Amino acid sequence: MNENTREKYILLIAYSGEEEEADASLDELAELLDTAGAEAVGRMKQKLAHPDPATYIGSGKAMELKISLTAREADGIVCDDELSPAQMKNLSELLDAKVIDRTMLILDIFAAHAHTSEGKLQVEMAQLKYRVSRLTGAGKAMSRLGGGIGTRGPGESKLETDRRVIGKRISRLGSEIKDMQRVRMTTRKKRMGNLRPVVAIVGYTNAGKSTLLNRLTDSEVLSEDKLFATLDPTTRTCVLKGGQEVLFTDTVGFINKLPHQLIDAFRSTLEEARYADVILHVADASDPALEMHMQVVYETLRELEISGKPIITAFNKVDLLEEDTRLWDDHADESIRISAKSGYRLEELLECIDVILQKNRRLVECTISYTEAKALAELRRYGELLEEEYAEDGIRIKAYIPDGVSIRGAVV
Ligand SMILES: Nc1nc2c(ncn2[C@@H]2O[C@H](COP(=O)(O)OP(=O)(O)OP(=O)(O)O)[C@@H](O)[C@H]2O)c(=O)[nH]1
Ligand SMILES: [Mg+2]
Repeated sequence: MNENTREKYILLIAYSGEEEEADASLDELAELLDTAGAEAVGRMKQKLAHPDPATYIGSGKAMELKISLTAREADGIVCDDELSPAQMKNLSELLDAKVIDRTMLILDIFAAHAHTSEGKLQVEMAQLKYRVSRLTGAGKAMSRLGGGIGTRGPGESKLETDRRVIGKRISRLGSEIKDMQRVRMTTRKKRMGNLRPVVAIVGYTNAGKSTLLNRLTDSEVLSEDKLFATLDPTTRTCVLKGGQEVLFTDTVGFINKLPHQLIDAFRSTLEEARYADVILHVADASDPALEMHMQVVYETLRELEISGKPIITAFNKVDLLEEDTRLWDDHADESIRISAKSGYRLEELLECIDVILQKNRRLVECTISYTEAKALAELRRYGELLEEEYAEDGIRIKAYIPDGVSIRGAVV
């Protein structure tokens, strides 16, 4: 986008904790704003035990903010927290400028980045849910300034229609998303029947998940130095040293204060991780906010009710670190330092995955009837065939297979 046409915003936060944390949160907000195609031209912080229920910040601070807006020729403000409808209305009237919050900004980025029809429906659903509670709260500043952040997606005209119509649209979207979910379930079942283990790559946005998937599976999923480059889950195959095929699924990244509307809407895509055999948690070890990011990842996994899976944490981007930095994740079964970009220690990562998968498989001894002999080929690809003996009643085998699956054609 042309620099001159980029919208300009002042970032705003009311915080009660440490100032450094507030600064880090605003740094991330500035990145989100940049990803959305606009620019941060200033920051304002206020330490408050609780945000003001009417105006988020105190009225004196709001006046100061109004002066700043004029001085910097800014289009509006972006607030680091989700504002209540009343706060949004009052602030936009007080400042006579556009008022955006973190949730709107993230929804806007998702709207711009959604490519598949399912992704688009999910984003529209989240946006409508957010907007339906704010039908009367947008204020004149919002309707006056057409275009820009907060107006992409379902479109402003829909805002003027009444709640009932939006409610109907939400339930229609809901059933369309359910239909797509059903298709995904069928694909997943087929995959499970295939005996191929699934590794779900999860992590904070921009940690390097897609870069890692590309490296491991020789593919070209979009990876960018942007937040939320990936929205739609992508699955690719990788062959381990022993010949076993493993599926890697790249998922949407997590972020601090991820809007709950989005978690709800993306629950079905994120659920890919729930059916995985191993969670591969990618963390950007070069980010100063590493600890907080890892915490957010575990909180989000909890919210999605994904638990009881073996976890490998890959501390990525170690090419940007001093050699002796200690990296460890207590939540994980294994921690490993890697660089997805340079390929550093990716062999070890695959070995680590292999070892964990071995633990999750069981030894079977059975006889496969000759009519189902093709199950043998599947076994060779997706499990590990240790012995085979051709007998009268069928093929006697001894093999390792992933937990929770059975062998087709097994007669004993
Ligand atoms: N220096 C360095 N940069 C890396 C490494 N891995 C990834 N990156 C960079 O980090 C940025 C983000 O990478 P992505 O793979 O898009 O990250 P992601 O986790 O898929 O991000 P989202 O899809 O946006 O959630 C890109 O600019 C990559 O080139 C690494 O090992 N070292
Ligand atoms: Mg990605």
